[in-house]
Amino acid sequence: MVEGRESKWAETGPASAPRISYRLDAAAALLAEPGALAVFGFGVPGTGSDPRLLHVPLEAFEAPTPCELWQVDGPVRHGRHGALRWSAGGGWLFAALELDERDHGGPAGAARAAYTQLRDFVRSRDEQQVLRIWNYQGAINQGEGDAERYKLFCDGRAEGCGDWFADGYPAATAIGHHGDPHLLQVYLLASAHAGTAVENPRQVSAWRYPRQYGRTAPGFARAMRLPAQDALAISGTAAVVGHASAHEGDAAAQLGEILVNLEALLARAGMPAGFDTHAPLKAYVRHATDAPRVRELLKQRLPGVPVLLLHGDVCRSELLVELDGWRYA
Ligand code: 3EB
Repeated sequence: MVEGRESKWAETGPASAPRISYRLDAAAALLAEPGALAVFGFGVPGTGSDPRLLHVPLEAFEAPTPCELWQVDGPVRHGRHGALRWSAGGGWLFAALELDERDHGGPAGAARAAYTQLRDFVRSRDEQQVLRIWNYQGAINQGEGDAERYKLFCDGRAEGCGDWFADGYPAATAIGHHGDPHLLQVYLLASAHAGTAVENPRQVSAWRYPRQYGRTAPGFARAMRLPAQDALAISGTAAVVGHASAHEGDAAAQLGEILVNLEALLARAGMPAGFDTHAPLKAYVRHATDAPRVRELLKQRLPGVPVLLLHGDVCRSELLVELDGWRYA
């Protein structure tokens, strides 16, 4: 028999998924809302010491730029554990870590340290099931071949994880930021209950990518059905078909391919087709000059859907745009 707070979810899982929204309110006001688990600012570094507030070093193409709010049912506790900050409530856990690569011998060492620290912390918690991870790395495409910084990140991530995800990978995003090039930022959502990983029938699973993409295949699932069953967390989705990059040099065509990938993923997950006004997405755009076209196409193809456009580099240098986000049942 499970004791304590887990017992009330033992049969059904947590009551409902975190509610994710983009809001134009000030971060401090959002942190004061009931059940505020995390608040994200984009671009400009902000102030404030609340561990639930994280500044993502990606510039938004929208002005004014909204914050992202994660809300759960019930009271939220928060704290710090070394360099790591966390919050928890309603059966959900948020944890975030920012490391300076120079303190860890470079990109691989920083990824190894980040994942080791996150793993050890999460394993000390009730909420041990990691569902979704975001990784933002500086200068992600710098370096050639196996020495490209993203590939070193993949090496270090796998080392730091050890057997953490032996039972299955969480959904994830890995994007290059244009802030302090030495900054590695990693944050995650975990639960007391396991989710259900979903793969994309149009794409080779990332952990089975062939050798040409690096020594260490990236460990992530294409999406994660949350244990509450009412939401799908969608990993960074690019114009990858099979394992190959499609439509090299053409952001608009890549976006079209991404939307086909997303529909295939929704169908495989048993979610309703399409996106709606409750499903916040992010579009990461490599070249600022592509942003107006991407915005226009998204307006046509996903009318009314909240999409935050961010300036970020996809982890393969030929890929110009990537989408991630949420779908609620
Ligand atoms: C791809 O499909 C694009 O390394 O965690 C997407 C999502 C990508 C997550 C990761 C990488 C990652 O391979 C790249």
